[in-house]
Amino acid sequence: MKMMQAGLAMLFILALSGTACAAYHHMGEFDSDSFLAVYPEMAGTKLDSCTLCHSGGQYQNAKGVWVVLGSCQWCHYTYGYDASGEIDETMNQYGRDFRDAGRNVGAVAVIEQIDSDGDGFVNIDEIAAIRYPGDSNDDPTKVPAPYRIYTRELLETLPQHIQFMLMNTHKSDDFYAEYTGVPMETLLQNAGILDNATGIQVYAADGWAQYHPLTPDPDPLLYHVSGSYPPAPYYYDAEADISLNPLYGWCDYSATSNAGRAHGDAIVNINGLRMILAVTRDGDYLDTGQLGTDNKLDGEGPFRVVPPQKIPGPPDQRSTSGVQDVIWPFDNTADHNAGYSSRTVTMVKVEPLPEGTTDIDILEAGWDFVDENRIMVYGAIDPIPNVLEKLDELIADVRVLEDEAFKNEVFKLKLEEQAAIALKLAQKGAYKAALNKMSNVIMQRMDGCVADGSVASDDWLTVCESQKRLYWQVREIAVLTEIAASEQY
Ligand SMILES: [Ca+2]
Ligand SMILES: [Ca+2]
Ligand SMILES: [Ca+2]
Repeated sequence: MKMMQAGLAMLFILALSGTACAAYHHMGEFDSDSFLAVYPEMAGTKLDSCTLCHSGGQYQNAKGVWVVLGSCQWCHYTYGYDASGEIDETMNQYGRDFRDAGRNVGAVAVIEQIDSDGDGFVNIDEIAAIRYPGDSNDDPTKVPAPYRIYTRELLETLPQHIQFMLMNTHKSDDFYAEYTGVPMETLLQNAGILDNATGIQVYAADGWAQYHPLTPDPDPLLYHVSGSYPPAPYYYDAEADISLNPLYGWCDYSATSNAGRAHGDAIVNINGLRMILAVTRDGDYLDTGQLGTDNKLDGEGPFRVVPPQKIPGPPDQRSTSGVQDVIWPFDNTADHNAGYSSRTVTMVKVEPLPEGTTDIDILEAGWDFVDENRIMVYGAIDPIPNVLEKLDELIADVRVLEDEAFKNEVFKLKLEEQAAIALKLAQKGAYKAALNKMSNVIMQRMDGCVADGSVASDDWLTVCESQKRLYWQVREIAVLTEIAASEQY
């Protein structure tokens, strides 16, 4: 926890945005290589990211509100690319233990039997279960959070929003474009966002994460999800126009949606400017993102989170340009919204994670999702679609179990029957009753092996291997059902 002046934080971000944490295996970063040398099978999992060794954090903004940031933003915030901050502030205890043990391949093995985060599970057990060894809120008993997968086709069936807007960058070309997509607010409602949700963490395929609060925040770094952004006028100048001034122009006005507009015109968007999950730009699907040989992300598709400017202003000259005696020179305090616009987004995490749940494995929604034009929304959303699906799977799994796994075949039918009743109750919206059926009936008949290592006298299943497997399967469904049950009253 660290308090920091918002103004100071702004300086860091302005100086640093665009590179570094954007791809977590950035240049000069060898620590993740040490980890992967010891655990090659963890490549692409959620442990193969900044969050393994670095924690998120929070700071108090100018209005006294605590703002929570994910590990990448927090690293920018407290440490910075100029290394002026305290690196210790950005590390979790696993990261510190790794550093103290020598910060090399050997160190990874040396700290295996330590419980770095003090949650009762040693590091090696957490890593084997793909749980964070440096985060005490994550441990092997946690189940993956509720999730929904959207294909591009499905997104296109939701209410669409079209907006013409400025994308203002620090040091790249600025541009005006017309983005079309689904307002983030609409997408979250479709996923059944829970009442206690506070914000979203957006993940790109290269591991970059960006936090957005649900409601407007006075902090200039935070672009909100809900509601609209202020309307903006159109800023045009021949000096800025790259096509007319290829030497030191900085704004690309070439998109057809610029046609017929003049400097000073009001930009009119039906339903205003919003944070959208963009699917098209000027009528074409977004260029699919891919990692270049320098490990930098090229392209922005299939989906980009596009926040408009909070404080409308003109496109300003690149920070890196030597020609600043221009109509709109680089302005440190300008709203550079493009830097907060996540490209090639594959996951939207709705915070906070519900009780008993943990992060989805990044491996499940990584580059495959980019290739298949899919995105996953997970976290504080309605768990019931997952509950119904998993109960169906459970019933199917019980059906294919050999009779020998049960005390006698009657109990196989009984288990199938009880699971079917739980499914019916959940379908009817009787979540508490469904939960009761799972916890107090079904799990009681398959808990001996997990509790004591051997089959109990009242267990229906008599083979430990299948008993344990079904127990954890039912327990996962129970944890998810509990989320819906606790929302009901
Ligand atoms: Ca631990
Ligand atoms: Ca942990
Ligand atoms: Ca600019």
